[in-house]
Amino acid sequence: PQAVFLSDYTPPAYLVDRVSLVFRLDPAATRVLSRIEFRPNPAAAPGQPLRLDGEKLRLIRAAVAGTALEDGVCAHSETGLTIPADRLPDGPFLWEAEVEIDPAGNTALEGLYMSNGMYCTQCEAEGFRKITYYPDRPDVMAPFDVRIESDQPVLLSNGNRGAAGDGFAEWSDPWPKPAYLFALVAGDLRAVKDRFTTKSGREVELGIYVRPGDEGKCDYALDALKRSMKWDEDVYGREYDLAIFNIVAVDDFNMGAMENKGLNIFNSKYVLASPDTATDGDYENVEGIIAHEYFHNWTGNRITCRDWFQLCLKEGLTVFRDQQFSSDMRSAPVKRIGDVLALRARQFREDNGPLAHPVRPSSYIEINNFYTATVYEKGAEVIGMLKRLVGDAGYARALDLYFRRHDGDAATIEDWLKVFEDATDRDLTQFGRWYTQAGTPRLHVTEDFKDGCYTLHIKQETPPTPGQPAKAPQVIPIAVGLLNPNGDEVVPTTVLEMTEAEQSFTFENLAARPVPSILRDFSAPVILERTTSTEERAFLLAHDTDPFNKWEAGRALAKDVLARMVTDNAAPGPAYLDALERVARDDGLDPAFRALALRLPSEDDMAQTLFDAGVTPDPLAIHAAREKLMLAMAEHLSAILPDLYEAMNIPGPYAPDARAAGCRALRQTALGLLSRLDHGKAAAKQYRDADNMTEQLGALGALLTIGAGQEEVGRFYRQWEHDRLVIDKWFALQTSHAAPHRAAETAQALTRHKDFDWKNPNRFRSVIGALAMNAAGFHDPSGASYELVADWLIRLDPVNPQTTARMTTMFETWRRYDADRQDLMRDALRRIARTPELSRDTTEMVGRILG
Ligand code: BAL
Ligand code: ZN
Repeated sequence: PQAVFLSDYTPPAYLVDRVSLVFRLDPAATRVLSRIEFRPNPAAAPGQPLRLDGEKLRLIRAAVAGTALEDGVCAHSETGLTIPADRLPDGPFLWEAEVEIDPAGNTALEGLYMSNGMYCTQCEAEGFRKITYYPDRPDVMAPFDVRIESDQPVLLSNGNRGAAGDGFAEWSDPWPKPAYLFALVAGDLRAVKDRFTTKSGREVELGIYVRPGDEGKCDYALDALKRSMKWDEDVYGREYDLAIFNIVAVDDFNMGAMENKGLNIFNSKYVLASPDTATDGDYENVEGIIAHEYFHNWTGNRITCRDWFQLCLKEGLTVFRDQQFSSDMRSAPVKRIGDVLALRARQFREDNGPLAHPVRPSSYIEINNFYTATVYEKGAEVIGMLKRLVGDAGYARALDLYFRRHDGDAATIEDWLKVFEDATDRDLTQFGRWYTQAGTPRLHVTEDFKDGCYTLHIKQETPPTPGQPAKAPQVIPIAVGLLNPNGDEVVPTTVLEMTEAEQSFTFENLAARPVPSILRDFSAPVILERTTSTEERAFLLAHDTDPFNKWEAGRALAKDVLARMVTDNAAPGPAYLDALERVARDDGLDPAFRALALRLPSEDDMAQTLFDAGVTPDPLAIHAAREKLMLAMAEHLSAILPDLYEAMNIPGPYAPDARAAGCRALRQTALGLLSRLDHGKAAAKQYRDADNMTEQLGALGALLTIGAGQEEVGRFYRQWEHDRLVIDKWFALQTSHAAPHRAAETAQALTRHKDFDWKNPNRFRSVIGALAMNAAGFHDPSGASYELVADWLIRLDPVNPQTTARMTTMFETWRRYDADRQDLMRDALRRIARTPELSRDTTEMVGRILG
């Protein structure tokens, strides 16, 4: 397959003034009639042919300026057609075409496809070309008129409603948009409606469309939508711009959700929520993703990307905005810790391995492979650093200028940085390296103290990544505070701006050698390397005023303890257990924070930590050490666990707010530990009494962890057999909680279950993907899990290349492990690579992972 390069960008030869589409829907033979008004692009070289993307289309007829194109005029290929310049008028012209497509046969879930008898679309990044011939690139923007002809009861598209009648509906979207934001939905759906009045007094009709029976699970999503609309007005001054905003829940969906203009389409797991079927985590995801897709209306839709290399322009910014929103709706420190945990688990892992790439990549083979943690989450961190460097007021000025200057544009990262330069008078040339250099910078910190002066010596180093052997220094904002030995803060948070490879920063007039709290609030996506004693970590856990670093100190202690348990078979010492007890007993701390502080690092996190320290990680040894430490924690805290468990039981009906969810999280932590002492008695009781999914699933997880719960597994299935999202949890829990030596066998047995509908991405991930959550099981020395995953990826690839390619990342850390495991993983990857007619998506990913 051919790579596409950022450096090859050229402007489109033709622009589009208007698009009219007619859809005559039929499961296997949908007709799409298009009328597209083209005009030559004054910014492009004149006299060029017209290049139209198109894949898997049956062309019925086409005409230019009213003249039919007879066979042989266009150059056809599998990816589109080209109309020679001599067949095009000099000025504007009309393109007309009729094509036939097969939504029912479209299992890749890209373009127009069917899910449970309903028609729906997914066009980002390059799905529109599977609907009709079009210049399918984000820098071609146009208003769309759409007519849908079908006997389905609900017919939806982007924009505002037009005429509608028996068997048809028309929609018109006045805002010029790229084709990737096109959407169409048709089906037997039920709507839950509401209204929102914008700050300038315009009325917006809100609708969430779901399958019959799901109407009762939309309240939270609707509420989150209204809060998002208000928040974007209050915080960014952004108002909604159409008379309607619709959301549709779809069961078969590759991504989480999609921000199509005025018609967001969601994976149903991120819309539907009720106390008995959704966990606190689900509620939080619904809130965050509803906000994310809504915020795209300005950051992505009104201002879009010039080309797909600029994906982080809309995704990094929109993730940053949804993180801000969730911080405002919930607890900011808890949100920050959660975001950093996710960043380290996904993005640091990516940045450390063969798939490392810059936030703005410079080439790709399949763009779908670049919807990554680096583009999204590191992209958001880069914006967070920019905000920290220019300050809140500078950030607000820059964003106002961005919206003013680029509304209606397809913009670039250069445009984005320029508004910050213009609004804040800063030179951001060096800062721009965050977009072009891959890899996680490491900060080596040493210090000295003399005559009241405390100096931090910091060296930055970014390891080589594929295609980038050497790195230049980056601008790193390092938030630092200093504490007195008695625990008082003597220097409040100060942002050090590091620009050199090595730099020193001095604090003067200190009475005693301070204890530093470095990288507060995780002010940059870097790895901090500094030799720190157990006492100092315990001190920061007790006294740091920065909640992130307070948590980080406990985290570092846990990692030290676990690492010594793995490498030296050491017993967990009292320093860590006593520090944990103080946190567990501290009623002044937010329960959600306490739950996070009592949570041990994941097995995958420990594997990377050991690898970084020069130790080849043994997943089974890590698992065993983690289990042993949990037991030691349970025994150490045994006197307080029953009370803590009871104290966190909030009376009254379930409410999904952050405070209540935090109490449940701490209660769950206590239950997990208690179960190791009472053989699951409390968990079995909680399972019986639970009136919400958080507690029911939590109890089942606690039972499975200690090797019990088989009866509950059966009961759970019988209770929830009818609910596909809950049954996804049932599949995932069994795979992720299986004993390591039984993980592959458990997953394999589940793939034979009558409800294992492997063509549904959620269900596939709930069994095959969940093996990744069971690190010791995935890396069982027999290689059985590697084999199973490879078998299933080979089977899924011809059906759904996008989901297959995404899931190859389960193997991205293969070089961390011992020679035997490396051989087994390499064999599995090579077997996938050798599969005849492997998709371009999976070919690219496996090739990069093998290196
Ligand atoms: N644009 C793809 C889905 C999302 O990031 O919102
Ligand atoms: Zn997004």
